[in-house]
Amino acid sequence: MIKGRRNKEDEDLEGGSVGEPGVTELVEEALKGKIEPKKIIESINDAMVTVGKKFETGEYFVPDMLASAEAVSVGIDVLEPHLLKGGKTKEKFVVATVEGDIHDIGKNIFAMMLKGAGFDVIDLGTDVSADEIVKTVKNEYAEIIGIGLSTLLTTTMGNMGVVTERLRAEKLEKNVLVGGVAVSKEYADEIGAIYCDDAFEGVDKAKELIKKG
Ligand code: B12
Repeated sequence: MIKGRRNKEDEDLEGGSVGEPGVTELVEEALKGKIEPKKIIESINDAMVTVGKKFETGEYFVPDMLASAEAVSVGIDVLEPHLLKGGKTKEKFVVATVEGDIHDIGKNIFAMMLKGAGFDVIDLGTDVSADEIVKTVKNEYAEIIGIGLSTLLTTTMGNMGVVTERLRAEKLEKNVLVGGVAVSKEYADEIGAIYCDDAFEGVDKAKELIKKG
């Protein structure tokens, strides 16, 4: 992932490594070796932290981050059937990356796992305005059990608060789960949202919402 190689045919960012296992082969091998999907997602996170550090130090540029992100998406496709465990709930869950942010890998993992747990997921995508989120919640109010917001940028974290504020103002209160590297438990508490460290915790919390009714 760090080298941005989707499969063994790919070159790395410096032009070598052809023939060595890429993300597809490595994820397949991990699954065959009975490594838990949770562990694999943790290593995806670790790899992307390394990519982020390389970006911070000027070793990587945006196209390099993009190459790694593409490699991750391919890995997640391989992982997907193993994350979809099946379930019976039909409650709706709205997910979105907030306005100003186009990072979607974490949001997609969460959405995919929710679907796997049986939720009916309305994925609004990335760079989603508070207006659009509020409109969706208004239209589907009765069926919606929760909303999941993601952001990885400190500059857009405040847009999560804009969403919770707007929902309160319009009397459309629903449980809002928030996640992504930019977000902290303190901030979640401040805006009246539920903090999730990762997508697994998010799905557990979504299931708890059903139990609470
Ligand atoms: C890949 C990447 C990109 C790709 C994104 C591709 C894509 N399709 O997503 C591209 C190249 C487009 C990109 C662009 C930019 N990026 Co960028 N990017 C990253 C990188 C390297 C990895 C992110 C990632 O996918 N991680 C893996 C996933 C699985 O992790 P995750 O999203 O955190 O999700 C997990 C949990 O947090 C949780 N989760 C996430 N959301 C939610 C939501 C809910 C409800 C729940 C329950 C759980 C949950 O579940 C996931 C798994 O368990 C990070 C570095 C990092 N450490 O995060 C920088 C990083 C986020 N990017 C950064 C920056 C600065 C940018 C740019 C501004 C760069 C630029 N100058 O243009 C632009 C922003 C463009 C924009 N307007 O959004 C900074 C942000 C700094 C900050 N503090 O704000 C980082 C931290 C890099 C760095 N160290 O400087 N980026």
